[in-house]
Amino acid sequence: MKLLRARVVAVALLGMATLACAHIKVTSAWVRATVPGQQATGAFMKITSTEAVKLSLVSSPAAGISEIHEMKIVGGVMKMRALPSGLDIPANKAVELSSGGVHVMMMDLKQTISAGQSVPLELRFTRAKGHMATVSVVAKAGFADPFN
Ligand SMILES: [Cu+2]
Repeated sequence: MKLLRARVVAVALLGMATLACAHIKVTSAWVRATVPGQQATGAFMKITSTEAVKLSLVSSPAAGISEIHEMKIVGGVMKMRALPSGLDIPANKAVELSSGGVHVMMMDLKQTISAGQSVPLELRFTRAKGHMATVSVVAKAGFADPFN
C-alpha cells in the first residue's frame, strides 16, 4: 500500500513537471559573418515549442542591440521593421527565422564576426500567464547558412 502511494505521487510529480516546462527547442542557429566595420548582421534559427509561447526578447554579448525583425514590402520596397510585440511560436509547429523573413537583427556589433565563430544568444520567451522562459543558444557564424 505504501509502495503504491509512492508510485502515484511520483507519477503526479512527473505530470506536473511536464506541464510546468515549455520544452522550447532552438536548432540550426547561425549568424551571418561580417566584414570589418560592419555594424549589423542577422541571426537565424528554427524554434519549436510544445506549448504556445512568444519570442519577446533577444540579447547577445556580441551586439549592443538585438531585435526581432520582419520583412515587409512597403510601396514595392522590401523593408525591415522590429516586431513590436514579439514573435508568436504556436505549439508543436516549427517556426523558422530566415534571411528573407523574420530574423534576429544584431546591431551595434562589438567586433567583426568571423566565419566559424561561436556567437552566444539568449532568447527570452513569454509563456501563458506572463511566465518567462530563457533559452541560451550558441549560434555558428558563417557567410552562408551552414545548415542548408
Ligand atoms: Cu533586420
